[in-house]
Amino acid sequence: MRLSRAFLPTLKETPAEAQIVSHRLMLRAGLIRQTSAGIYAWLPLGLRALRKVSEIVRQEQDRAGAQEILMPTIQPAELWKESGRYDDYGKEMLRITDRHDREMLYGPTNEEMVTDIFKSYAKSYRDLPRNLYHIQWKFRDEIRPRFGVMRGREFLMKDAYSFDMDYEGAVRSYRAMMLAYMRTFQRMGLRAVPMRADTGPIGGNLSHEFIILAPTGESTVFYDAGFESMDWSQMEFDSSDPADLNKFYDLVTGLYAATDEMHDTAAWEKVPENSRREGRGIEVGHIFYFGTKYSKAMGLTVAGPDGTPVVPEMGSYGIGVSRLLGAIIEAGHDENGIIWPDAVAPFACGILNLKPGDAAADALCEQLYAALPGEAVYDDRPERAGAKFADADLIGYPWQAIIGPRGAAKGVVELKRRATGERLELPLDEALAKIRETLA
Ligand code: P5A
Repeated sequence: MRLSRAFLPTLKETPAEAQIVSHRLMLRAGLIRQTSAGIYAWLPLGLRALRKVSEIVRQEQDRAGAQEILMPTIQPAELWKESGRYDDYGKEMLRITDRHDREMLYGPTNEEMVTDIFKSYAKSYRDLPRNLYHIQWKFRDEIRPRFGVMRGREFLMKDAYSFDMDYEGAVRSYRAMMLAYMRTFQRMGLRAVPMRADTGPIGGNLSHEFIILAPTGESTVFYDAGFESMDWSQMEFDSSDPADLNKFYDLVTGLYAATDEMHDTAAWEKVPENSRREGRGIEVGHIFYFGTKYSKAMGLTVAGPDGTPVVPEMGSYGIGVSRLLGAIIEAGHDENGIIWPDAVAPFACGILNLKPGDAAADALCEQLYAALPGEAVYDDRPERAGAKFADADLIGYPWQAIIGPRGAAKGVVELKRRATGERLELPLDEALAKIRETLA
């Protein structure tokens, strides 16, 4: 991407409507553009980051044995009448009438639809266990959409749905998803604490929210101080062995943590008083075990090994994919702009030509640009250096390759690491090797 021809608009002014830093930076760096309250268009930089986040989510769902499908955004009201949620969901659901006066809705979640699809094919115990997921836009007509993509009305969610023969199977599926979530957030450079949570309109009696501790978070949370000293980056959450699964599960849920609604339980009493912490957090994921709530209501049964009908046990598992962009920026920024983790940065490197028109500088920039296909933005604009530095810091490329006439004459690139501010003067091939080390 050559900046002189790219659509990568940045704003100098801080937009007045944005109250939290991630929202301000997403607008200023040109990631998103609001089109209605709580509804956003994704601009090139934002879309690239959103895709990288989605891809990590996808890889970890696949690794955990879930299979990707894609269900539509528009659903028929009948499905929700079958489950009994059509009236319960209230004003948050965007209801639509088509030209034949049929009641439709823009899906806020897909428990009903996936149960209905699965029901058409699953006949016997051999068809279970299964876990189906999709990454699809949802609509919830939130009363107070705010903080940009954090609480949008239209937002991107990964939602997975598990079907098991019995309670033990459902718990295994739940634990496998929990570990997949730990890996997913870890790969994005986030520390997400699993906290016991209320199940709300999804229902059921076992549920965890995944919380990124942040002062700007919307959820009030209670947790054992032990969570603060755990070294998440060193933990390995990868196993398909059920024994390991239970061990890992005990590890991640070993310390007590809960959302506002749930902390007032006997377990909180067990946390020593000097270890009790109250804080705020961003909910980036939420998992539920709800048994036969939907399978029963919607008539899903399969034949067990002896032929008797069995109503499958279900769970659902959500990740706020678009919200994650906000959470990642809340967790990684400074006064100059975004500091992306390598794994989700929209581009790995910004190449800053300090003197376009200088033959040596132009040639070195072109060489570096050609060597990083798809991962570099080349700032070839006839702008002053200060403006280029400011934009590069704002957009937050993990690497900046700064090239001016003096260095270029010696074949040297000044490499700046955005996260640490560290600067290195390196010959082109060594600079390239450094950048490539951090590419996924
Ligand atoms: C689980 C998957 C569900 O909907 N059904 C399918 C279950 N859970 S949830 O907690 O209601 O949502 C899952 C995650 O979606 C994100 N999220 C939002 N993101 C942005 N704007 C919103 N208005 C919004 N609402 C929910 C959260 O990350 C949540 O954990």
